[in-house]
Amino acid sequence: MNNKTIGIIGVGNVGATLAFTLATNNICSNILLKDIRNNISQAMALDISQAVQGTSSNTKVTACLNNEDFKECDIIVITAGIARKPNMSRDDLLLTNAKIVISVMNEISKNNPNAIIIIISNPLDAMVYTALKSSNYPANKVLGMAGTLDSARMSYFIAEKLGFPNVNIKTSVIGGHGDSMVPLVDFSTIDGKKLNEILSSEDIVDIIDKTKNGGGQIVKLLETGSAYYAPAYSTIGMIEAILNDTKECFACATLLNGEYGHKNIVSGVDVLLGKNGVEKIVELDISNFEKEQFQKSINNVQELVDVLEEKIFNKK
Ligand code: 2OP
Repeated sequence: MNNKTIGIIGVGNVGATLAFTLATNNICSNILLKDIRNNISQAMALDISQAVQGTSSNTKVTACLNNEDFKECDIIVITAGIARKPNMSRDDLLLTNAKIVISVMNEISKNNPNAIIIIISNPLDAMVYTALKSSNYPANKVLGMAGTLDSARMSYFIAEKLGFPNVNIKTSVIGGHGDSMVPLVDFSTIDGKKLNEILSSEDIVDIIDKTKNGGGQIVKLLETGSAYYAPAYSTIGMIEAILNDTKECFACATLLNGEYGHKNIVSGVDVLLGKNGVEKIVELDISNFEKEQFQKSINNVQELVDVLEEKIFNKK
């Protein structure tokens, strides 16, 4: 057992699924659950603990009803905030969720000074920016889960297009977690072959479109919320890389420091994850077309950040 503690703020579908998967797979020693609804965090702690009882896991799951008990976390996953409903974009959640993220960062900072923060709340890139701007955590310790989810969706739609054969699909999606995300066709492969060696350009365009709309498709079907199994599971790989200091490469939202020509803006890029969080940003040699797409994605996030600066951080 690694004697690590993972805190989860927001124990809705994503938070509870994440806690359940971490706990029943013995990925950490302790899980602290905190939600604005104390009854939910208590119920989920009990329910998941009773599931753990049936496994060989020793993970302890505790509901924290105050800020003092939510302490000494090695990793904190923030899912707090409202989820979008049909016909809403992730951007529509901006001001409401920014205020929630700021409040959460203020609550956790004092008792979790060494934590690595993984943001899931939307609009993702702007929420990572908000968490950074409203706390003293270093940029390498505040990251967002999105690219791993979007890459998983791209992989699914490639497999669907091929009829779900037994092949090894690798995908990469950079840029913001929204309609302007940039699925990297040239950095995606099927059994080591480039997509365009196996799929027609029409199929590739269709896969890109489905990837961009993957979240919205589930929101439309659910009507009352957004996806949670794939977001939760996409976070697990990031957590394991950090806990085990593997330096594995994941597409995550992080503050850029000159990569692709951009600074002081959050976007999804390939990063190596380890015990320090973002150990290194991996800048890919993307095509001019992909650079243009990435720029559009950066512009979209910048527009949201400008609204945050004006309406929340009052910097104008
Ligand atoms: C998604 O894409 C919730 O943003 C998340 O499903």
